[in-house]
Amino acid sequence: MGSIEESSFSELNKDLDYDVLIIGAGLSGMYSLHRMHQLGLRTKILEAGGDVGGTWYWNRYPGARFDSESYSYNFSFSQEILDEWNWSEHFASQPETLRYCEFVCKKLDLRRDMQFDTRITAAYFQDETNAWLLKDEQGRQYTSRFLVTCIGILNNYTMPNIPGVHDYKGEAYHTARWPSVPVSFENKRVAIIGTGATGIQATQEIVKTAGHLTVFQRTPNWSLPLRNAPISPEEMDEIRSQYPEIFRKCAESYSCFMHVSDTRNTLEVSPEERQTFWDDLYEKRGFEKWLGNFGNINTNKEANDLFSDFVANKIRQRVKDPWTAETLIPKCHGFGTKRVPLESGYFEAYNQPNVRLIDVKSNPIECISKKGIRTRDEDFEFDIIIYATGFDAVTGSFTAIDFQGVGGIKLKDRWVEGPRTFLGLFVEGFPNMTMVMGPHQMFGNIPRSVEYAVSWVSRFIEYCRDHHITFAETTHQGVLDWTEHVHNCAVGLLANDVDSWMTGVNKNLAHKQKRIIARYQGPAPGYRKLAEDVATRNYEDLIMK
Ligand code: N01
Repeated sequence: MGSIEESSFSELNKDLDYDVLIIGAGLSGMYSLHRMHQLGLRTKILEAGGDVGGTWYWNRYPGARFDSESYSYNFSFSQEILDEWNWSEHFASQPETLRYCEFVCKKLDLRRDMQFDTRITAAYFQDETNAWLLKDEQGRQYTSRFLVTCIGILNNYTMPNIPGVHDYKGEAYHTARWPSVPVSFENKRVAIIGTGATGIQATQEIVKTAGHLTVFQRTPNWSLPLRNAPISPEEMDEIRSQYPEIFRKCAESYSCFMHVSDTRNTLEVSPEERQTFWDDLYEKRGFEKWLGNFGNINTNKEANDLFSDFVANKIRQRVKDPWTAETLIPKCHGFGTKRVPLESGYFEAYNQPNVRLIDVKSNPIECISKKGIRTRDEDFEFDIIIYATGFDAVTGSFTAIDFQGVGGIKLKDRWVEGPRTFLGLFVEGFPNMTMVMGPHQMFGNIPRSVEYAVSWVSRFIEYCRDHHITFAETTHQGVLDWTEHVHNCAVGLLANDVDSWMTGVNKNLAHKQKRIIARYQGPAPGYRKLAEDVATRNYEDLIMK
């Protein structure tokens, strides 16, 4: 039996299909659904994919795995799940992570309220009823009081804007839509376009079996060793006993990782001490090399140049052919100004005789032909072409759906000059809609940010339930102030001077050539403090009725 609050809230929503609709069954959607179940609300997840997992459902390309430590990436809210789930590697592979998602779903009995193969194409706020109306690809409709978007920041994948992409007659795959049946590279001539985190992971795996692999690189990346290793049962027990400490560290750190930056100024440390520090750091696991580094490599160009030079020398030591080594070293952006990919033998892959790097800056791709790829200097034939060409990130997940708010205002029009939000959770003119991992939110180590955002949204919906609130919207001033704050937090970070998905640029899309401030770049504890203040003030910053 539900409480008085639940039953009277549902009574207010009795003409609607649901109290809360959630779009997306990734980590955000799964945890949101669990919290809505705890609130006793009538809830449904609508998910485009055929099963749970979100990112981990779609991105099943060879070599896909965590770049965050497995045990800092999992949910922390359920002791039972923490007690029962064992990770087999420090950085889990995609199949293991997908199994984890399935395990969580079963444990929390989530599937009963999940509807798969349901791609939402439109979400319209209904002014007359203060409710949301969602439409899917098949024309079905769903109504609810609240809408929680859990659509991810890297979801809407993009094909390269190269002529002839659809003319190619061989096998072709985008990494974000990899088939669930195995793809064999045995004796095949394989091409991969793209050298971001995905292209790097795929390259180092595919090279193990491909007949020949050609990597088409437009921009090289500052990649560092992942240093993955198996986790023995004894080690897992040890990790389990450290979970409270791990989550405490993540909660206190700048971007929700286990790593804490060194507060010394790079330029005030002697060259010898710096070299020793960086040599030690290079041997460490995961993002420690980036996030445990001197903090001012992210803000000071001279400091950044020094560490970039250090990494460049590592690449030179690892890649035998000097032209290939130089081509793999970024020249136009500094270390960590784009999301740093982590690798396991990526650079050594180029020492294999069956691997070739093509620099498309000096030898541009002219077209994809029926049989392969034509560059200015050469015509290539391939059996398989892999597109690791990235995503229409952050706002792209939103523009893929026709969101319309009060009076039919379109979200894409509201964000034409870049996102404008309140706490990254609300948009002006879009009442009763909250975004988990919306723009202007803290991303960092995603599940840690997801857990906080879902917890905030759930407490907010609980408040609305208990106070019979059927309309909640951010104010114009709230959006102005938050957007200004987010922009102020971004000042001085070198990453904002570089084109990447993190600054909202996607060179394959004509409308996404201009940099924006897409994410919250202040410290995560600071973000949480401001969001908590709003909750403590009983959400009086919002218009509620
Ligand atoms: O995408 P990207 P990604 N012609 O945008 C190139 C997360 N992730 O899928 O840089 C030629 O980074 C493009 O070149 P350029 C992680 O947050 C997480 O690799 O635009 N090349 C670039 O090299 C990551 O940052 C994990 O010049 C073209 C590449 O394609 C994010 O996902 C694992 C091109 C795209 O790189 C996105 O990574 C993997 C064209 N027309 C990813 N168009 C884990 O930790 C694009 N490119 C689990």
